[in-house]
Amino acid sequence: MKVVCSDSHIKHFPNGELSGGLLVRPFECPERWEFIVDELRRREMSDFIGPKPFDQQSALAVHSNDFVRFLETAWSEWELAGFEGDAIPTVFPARRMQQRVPEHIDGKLGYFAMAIETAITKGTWEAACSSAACAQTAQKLITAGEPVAFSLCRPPGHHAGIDLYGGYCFLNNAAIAAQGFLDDGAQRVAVLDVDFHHGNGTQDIFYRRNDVLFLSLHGDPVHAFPHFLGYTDEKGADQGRGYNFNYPMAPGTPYSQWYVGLQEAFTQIQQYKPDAIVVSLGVDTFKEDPISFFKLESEDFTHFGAQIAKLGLPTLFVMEGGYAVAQIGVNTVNVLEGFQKQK
Ligand code: Q9C
Ligand code: ZN
Repeated sequence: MKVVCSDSHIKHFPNGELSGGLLVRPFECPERWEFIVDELRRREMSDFIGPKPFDQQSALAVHSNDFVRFLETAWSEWELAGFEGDAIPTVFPARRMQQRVPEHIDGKLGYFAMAIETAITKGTWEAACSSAACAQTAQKLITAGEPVAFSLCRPPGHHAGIDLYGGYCFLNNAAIAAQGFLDDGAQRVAVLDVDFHHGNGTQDIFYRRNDVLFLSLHGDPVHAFPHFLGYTDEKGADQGRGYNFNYPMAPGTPYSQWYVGLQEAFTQIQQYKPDAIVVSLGVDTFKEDPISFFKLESEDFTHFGAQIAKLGLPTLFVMEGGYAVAQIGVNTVNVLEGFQKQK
């Protein structure tokens, strides 16, 4: 299988993440990428490719221009303000306050953030662009006839909305790839998000559109991040009404139960008849994930990969979350191997 990845991911590694009132080592760490690459090498099933240069135009088709400019300049504005630590927002345009972009970087950070565990550092923009470039390059390979590809994106993307970052995400890699398929001639694309967390960013981007079907299986936002989106009554709006499906699930959900949601999502995908599918692949559904509450076993990931293959669609796997670092390689590559062996 073709795997698109870049060393530049290493440029993004903040000093800390605010978790439980402590500044801890970020769960979203560079070793995640390394464990996946090591496991891909070990199983000798991949053909590694570097990304083509990032095409910013396609990012601007899913993100607002002021948001992209903000991400690009946030670190230099932070330094210019004389701050020394990583850039973290402290104030937000909450209810009944003005929804305007202020001039000071403190205000801008709060305006564009949807969560504050995600710090911006000197190399964040470069890493985010290279991550999105991996998704774009993999999409182009599939458009050119490759049946399947894996873009090993880091940082991840599915929490990044039209003009929002957070949840470890800056640019929405899966959405950029889905848009790329459409720009290259596809009529309809499905994005299936199986990360433990709701793909609020991807939902936001395509909520009013019917050319992208979005489906997400995730921890019930009543209990799980991102808390403020991912409920079943979010069905899409305007032209997009009926093209958004959420499957929130309870703490302790095992694969047998998760699979019921997957089957429902598959029914929708088959009805929609997409030209390609983008799988937002998070493996934080694993039973030992330190920040999540599903109970999937390593073997379940293999079974899941085979089910995706049975859809018979051109398939782009885009890496999202997964924080049980020592097992992230096995779990991720199990999905890809399950897919490959089913073919
Ligand atoms: N106490 C992705 O998996 N913090 N992002 C959760 C739990 C944020 C996850 C706090 C989790 C973001 C791509
Ligand atoms: Zn996640």
